Amino acid sequence: MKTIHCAAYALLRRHGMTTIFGNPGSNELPFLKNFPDDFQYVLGLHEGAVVGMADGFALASGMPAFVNLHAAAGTGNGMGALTNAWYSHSPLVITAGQQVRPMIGVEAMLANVDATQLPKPLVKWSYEPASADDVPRALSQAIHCANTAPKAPVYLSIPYDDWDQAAPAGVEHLLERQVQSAGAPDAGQLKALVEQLAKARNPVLVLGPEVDATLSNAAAVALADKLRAPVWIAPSASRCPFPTRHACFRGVLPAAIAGISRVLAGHDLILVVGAPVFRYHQYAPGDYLPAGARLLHITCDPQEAARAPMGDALVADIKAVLTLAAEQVMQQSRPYPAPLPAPEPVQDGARELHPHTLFEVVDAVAPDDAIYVKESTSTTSAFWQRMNLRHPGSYYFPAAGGLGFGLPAAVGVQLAQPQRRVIALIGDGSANYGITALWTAAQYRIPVVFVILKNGTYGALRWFAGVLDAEDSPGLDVPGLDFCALAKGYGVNAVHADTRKSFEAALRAALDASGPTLIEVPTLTIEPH
Ligand code: TZD
Ligand code: CA
Repeated sequence: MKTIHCAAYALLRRHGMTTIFGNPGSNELPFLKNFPDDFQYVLGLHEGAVVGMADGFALASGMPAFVNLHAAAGTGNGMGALTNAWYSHSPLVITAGQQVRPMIGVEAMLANVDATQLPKPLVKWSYEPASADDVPRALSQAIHCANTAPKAPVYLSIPYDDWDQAAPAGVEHLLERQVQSAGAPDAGQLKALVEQLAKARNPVLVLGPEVDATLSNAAAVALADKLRAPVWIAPSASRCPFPTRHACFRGVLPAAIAGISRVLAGHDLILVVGAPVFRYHQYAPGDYLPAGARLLHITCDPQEAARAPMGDALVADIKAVLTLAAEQVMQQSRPYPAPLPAPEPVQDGARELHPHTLFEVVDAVAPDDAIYVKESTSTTSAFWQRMNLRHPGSYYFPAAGGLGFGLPAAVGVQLAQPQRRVIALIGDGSANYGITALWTAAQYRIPVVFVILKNGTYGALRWFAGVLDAEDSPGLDVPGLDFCALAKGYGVNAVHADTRKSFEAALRAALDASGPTLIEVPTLTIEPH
């Protein structure tokens, strides 16, 4: 380890971070030169796509992902995608090249002025090492910081004249460091929780994305089976923490204060695990809790615990709490919740599929363990009704609703999970924010199946326009887009399918292919709820 360049790559290698998502500029070239053979550079053509791919990769691998952006302009382009990474607790180690140290002060071209300020408030830590000697330690801090609960993106700005400097003495200690968390509840806390669950007359579980992120899905099922309690997914779901065909599964809670209290009315104990309390969206004021209900919140995020407007919180390791509670709580004898009603039959258009039909075909044709990356905002409830998701890590949706996640994240998820098939279900509005990820999928032969639901409009905004009495707003339609032509332009095979039969055939062919395919499907506009 003669140079800081060598030390940085050794450190990344030691943490298994040998995939680098990036888009380079001159400030970054001294870092990228002598690129080691055991590393892979995944080029994205726009930084929104770069951060989206890295986000998908981090979420689906459970590991920190390394990102290299070009100074201020590159960082700025990545910021929209960072909103999602922040709310999904995604451990992204984002680096950006800085001008050489002697030219930052004069604000030479590409000097990232006030670099550490730029990515805030969407990073947990932002830093520019005060000397070249501090670069390896700062990189080590960035990795540990991003990857320690609550996980989150971090940002490092690194002057490009640092890379060729000699590595400082003692740098080898960094390669041996481990940082662990130990957040199991103590005996008293666990006893209190188990007692409350046991004595509740009508408890309900509300599970969030961190249950899936910590692979606690089976523990959640064990607890639900013991309690025979209904299970809701926390509002604004970005992952699927619970099997959608389990007898306890109810669906996703509405994202409104009054709506949640209405749906949970009658429960005396609401146990929320691995989600904020709550991630509301549309404003429907009312009581935060149904009458007579108590709320207990288990989270790994102290900020989430602190900002909740109601209930008691325990900041703890989610897997430990769920596993211990499932072990210790008494088996209840009450019946399982009543079966959910079958979804209503739907009618397709002559040359347009109803989204329910589309999801039904996908559910029937795709492998059991397919992974869905979804960004079609008007079809949320249709998706949850129709899809049988049974494995951990089967569903990703932008955690802050920032569009431009779906298409790139699908590429990152597929890179992280090569043995599973990734199907991206993307709206014709959403697709445009991250469209350049098609190029990465084509060039690296990443076999994602991109299904574009083309209804010609920002469907969810049409619904919102009704809610907000703003139906005459301009800018809500997106006619005239040809996604087959766009896909071909980026090097991805594409096919248009406008009947159930042709869609099914196209999907089967896409799943058999070794490279990516885009299927453009005209769809009817439906309401998200
Ligand atoms: N810009 C960004 C970056 N994120 C956003 N969430 C929006 C704009 C606003 N927005 C929504 O919240 S939903 C939506 C927009 C533009 C419509 C998405 O249209 P779609 O899906 O075609 O992808 P549906 O199924 O037609 O709603
Ligand atoms: Ca649309």
